[in-house]
Amino acid sequence: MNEHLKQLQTWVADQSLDVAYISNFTNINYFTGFFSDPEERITGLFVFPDQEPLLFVPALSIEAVKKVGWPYAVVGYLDHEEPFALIADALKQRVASPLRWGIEKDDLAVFKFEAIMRQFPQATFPADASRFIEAQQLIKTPSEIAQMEEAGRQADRAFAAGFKALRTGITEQGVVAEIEYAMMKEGVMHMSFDTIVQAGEDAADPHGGPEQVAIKPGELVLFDLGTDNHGYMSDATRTVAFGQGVSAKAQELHKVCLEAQLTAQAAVRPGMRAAALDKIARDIITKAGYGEYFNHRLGHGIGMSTHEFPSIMAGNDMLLQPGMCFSIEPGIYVPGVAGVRIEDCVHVTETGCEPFTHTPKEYTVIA
Ligand SMILES: [Mn+2]
Repeated sequence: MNEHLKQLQTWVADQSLDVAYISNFTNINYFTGFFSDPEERITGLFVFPDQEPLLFVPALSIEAVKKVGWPYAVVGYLDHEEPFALIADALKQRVASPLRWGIEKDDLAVFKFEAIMRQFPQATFPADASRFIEAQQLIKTPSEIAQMEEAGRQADRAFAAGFKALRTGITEQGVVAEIEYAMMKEGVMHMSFDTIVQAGEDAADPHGGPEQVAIKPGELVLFDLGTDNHGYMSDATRTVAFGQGVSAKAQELHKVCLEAQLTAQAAVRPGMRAAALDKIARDIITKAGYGEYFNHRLGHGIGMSTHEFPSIMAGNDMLLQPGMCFSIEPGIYVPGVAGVRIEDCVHVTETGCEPFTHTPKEYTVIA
């Protein structure tokens, strides 16, 4: 049994549960190596304290489950069948009366919860698997870090494709298309999120997206992108100048943001509080007079999802530990002027941290 699944089974036993139902498809991948977004269909991993786990999937996925080498039972259902009746049958073959359930309270939809209640009216739900899994996923194993390093190398190549695509007349969305085309051609199956390319004042909206507008010489261009490497994500941001003529003000934003990013990345140590790292970057930006324009946390955890724990922000007293993976992404967004964000995701080591992406962060002019 793989380490992740073994830890989950230990938790099920420690919590004196009869069964844990893992419903989130990203987490099912984490425990089984089988990835599938079932959309409206039902997928579930059922873990018992002292028996082999059971994977329940739509019948059309059974071959895919076998192909990834899942060594335990897999039960499928056809579209016209009632999945929770079949789940109940399969569970009752293993546990006469599963009363104490662990469920993912962050994920389990109400209709699935109600279906369990119909099958098992005596069930209780004393344990939240979401909290256990998020704690478990905080620390990545060396093999997970190796997967994320590969995702980082892909992101570096995506930046190269994006910078190469910059030319007079191309739109933000046109650059996105060039980046994603290059990545798909080299075998990346998915980006980890919709690629963001924003130029000039557009980049001052950190939650905006690319538009069908031409990028003009003299604008800063923000690229925020990442890839999904077999379930492990990359996420990185660079802001570069397109041609000459970037205003002194916009260049200053880049200088301040870069100093904040480099200083914070160099300051990472195991044992440091997450909040302290946020403060290091924020103090630099505040001292330069742009504190109010840095309107989000410094970073977020990353792994099989692009946003997980730890949150690098004020108020988070969590101590950084080797194996934690998170972004360091200060941003300064001045409406009407420009937006700058510079981001590397890193993993904490015994002595500091190592970034997953290596594209230069210094102010760069793409002619
Ligand atoms: Mn990010």
